[in-house]
Amino acid sequence: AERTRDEVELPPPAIDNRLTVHPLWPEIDRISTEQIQAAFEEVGGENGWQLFAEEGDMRMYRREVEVDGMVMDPLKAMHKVRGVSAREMCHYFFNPRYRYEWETTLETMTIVEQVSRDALVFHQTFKRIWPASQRDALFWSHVRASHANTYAVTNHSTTNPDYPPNAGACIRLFVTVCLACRSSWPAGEQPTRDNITTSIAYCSTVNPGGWAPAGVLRAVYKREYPKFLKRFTSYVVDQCRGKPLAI
Ligand code: 18C
Repeated sequence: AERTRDEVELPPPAIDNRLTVHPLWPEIDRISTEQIQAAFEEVGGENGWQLFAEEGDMRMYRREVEVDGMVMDPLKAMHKVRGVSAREMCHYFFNPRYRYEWETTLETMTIVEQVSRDALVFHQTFKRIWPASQRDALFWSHVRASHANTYAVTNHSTTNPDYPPNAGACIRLFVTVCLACRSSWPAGEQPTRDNITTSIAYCSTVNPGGWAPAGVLRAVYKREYPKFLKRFTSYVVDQCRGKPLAI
């Protein structure tokens, strides 16, 4: 049967062989496994997570962390989305074809290396926030199937001699992000757009890489993370409308 472009590009259900022979593989495998496990851990008040945004099924928590006066607050967000699968959510988050359509902090995006179907290396520059210097990031991105009905994308900073840090006007920031998604539907039924629900856990830690005023940074954080998660999830729901469900 002829497959559509979308089906060919959906996250593969097993790790691509080209990735497992790449020099980055041991790091990608280790960090992805750790991040996916941490993503689904509960946020008990004991571990210092404080709720800072809540809207419908979305909850966002942060921990205040400063290292040498630089804000590196880890973020953890939970959300529930109806009518789309975990695999579809991760497809739209991973695939660069859609990124400018939902990512509002982006100025430029370059694919530095196409490792495999399920791993890419990106260079991105972000919109400048006054009065701080503009930031850029260089990171690998890996999508994988995990536990039952679970897919996840992990992004983590890396290096490349062709993209040295702090060479131009940008300060290099460091990022570890994981979007982990798990689908469920009523027992004994087949999954459909009408009965599927996907639980999302999004974790992010951004090291600004150089001085940025703490007040401005926390204000940006508070505004941009809820905006991102609401925009991204509704973007995926819109994109999937009328298309066959991909489990
Ligand atoms: O995960 C997300 N996107 C992925 C695909 O792009 C990928 C990206 C990770 C980079 C996140 C860092 C973004 C920094 C942006 C700074 C400029 C913002 C400008 C906004 C103005 C319109 O994983 C979704 C990411 C959602 C990002 C939310 C913003 C997080 C802010 C964290 C602080 C950043 C410190 C930068 C220093 C700024 C100086 C005040």
